[in-house]
Amino acid sequence: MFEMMMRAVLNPEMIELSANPRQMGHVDDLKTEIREMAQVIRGWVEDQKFVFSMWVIFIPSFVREGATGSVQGEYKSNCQNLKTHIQGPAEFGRNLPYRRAAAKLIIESKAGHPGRNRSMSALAEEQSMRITKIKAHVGAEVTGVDLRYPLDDSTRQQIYDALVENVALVIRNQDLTATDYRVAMEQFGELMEDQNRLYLAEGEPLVSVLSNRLKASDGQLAKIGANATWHTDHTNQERPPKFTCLYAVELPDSGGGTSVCNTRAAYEALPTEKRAQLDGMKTENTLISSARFNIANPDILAAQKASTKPPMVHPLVRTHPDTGTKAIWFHKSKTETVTGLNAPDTQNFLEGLLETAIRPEFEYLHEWKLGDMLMIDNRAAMHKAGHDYDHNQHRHLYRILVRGDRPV
Ligand SMILES: O=C(O)CCC(=O)C(=O)O
Ligand SMILES: [Fe+2]
Repeated sequence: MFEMMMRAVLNPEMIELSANPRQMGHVDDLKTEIREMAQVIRGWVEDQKFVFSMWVIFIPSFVREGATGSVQGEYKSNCQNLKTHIQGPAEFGRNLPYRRAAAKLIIESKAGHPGRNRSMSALAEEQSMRITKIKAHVGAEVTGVDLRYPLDDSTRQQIYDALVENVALVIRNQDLTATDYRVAMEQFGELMEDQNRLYLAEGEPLVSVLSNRLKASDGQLAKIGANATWHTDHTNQERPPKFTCLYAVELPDSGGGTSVCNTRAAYEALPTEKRAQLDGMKTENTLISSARFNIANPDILAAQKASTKPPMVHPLVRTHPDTGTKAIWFHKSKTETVTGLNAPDTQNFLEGLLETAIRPEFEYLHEWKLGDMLMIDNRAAMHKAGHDYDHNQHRHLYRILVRGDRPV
């Protein structure tokens, strides 16, 4: 029912072992897990003539349902090669806010092995997730969750709901490989490929690399400045990503934050007539607007010129499928036209709209710390990359896109 990760630290007197159950289940599941844990320990200590006993006392709040009192058991074993095996799974353990239950394991030598007594305390720890709002209109922070392990349904739902409500969600203290990250994000929906196939994490084609060191195929630095204005992702596709997820791999000392704007709040704050005007507008989306050909990344320009696809038409104001609320939604660089305007006028119109609609109180600037994972609900948000950092330093993020529905 829930996994236990074990960490054992060996010292001459005490072996400490911590267990990290992912999902709290019924007390019977817990008993089973403890039994399995004891079996692992038995494996570590087999062959030497030790007896070990384990007392497990659960703090009642530890198990969400049905937990009262304590579980006790006694396990006997022969012991061998204690050290090697205990050092094996020693990876787990960061300082996350856990609720704890304690188990104590006492290993006593049988007659003939004087002086080899050990006591081992086992900590079974529940991850207790905490979600805290960052600003009234935008942003929330999640602590106490480790995305290397599967989320139970309730935790996943809480994360999803907080993301929809707050538009940007920062999940702190992660330690993810590209694979861990991809597996974690698959819990939030079908992942989609980045349409730029040039910059991908090794062996993980659904994880793309954002880095200020990337080169375009002409050998010049790829124009990362393109993300430095307000936009949402992949609007030229029929089903653009509902979530853009970013994870920091390497960061400059300062600057280079990612800003997220709640464009639902921005829309709602507009005067009625302005909202009515925008409501009827459509955007025609391509890889890059013809108004920007002269400043485009050469690979994107070449792809656009080679493309025979008609522009993808989307509403300028979209309705969130879960909440029914409306939000401003576009990618200026990818918008060839909005209804009734030519390409250059479209650029000016959208620039003007950003200036009117986006207000500081709707914006959250995420100042990256290593370990941060940022999720953006693109159905009610736009975002931009910070450019304000020392470009001799490496800014490297992994990006994952979770597919959305066709905007309506
Ligand atoms: O680099 C960033 O902070 C954000 C980049 C971006 O716009 C994106 O990944 O979609
Ligand atoms: Fe983006």
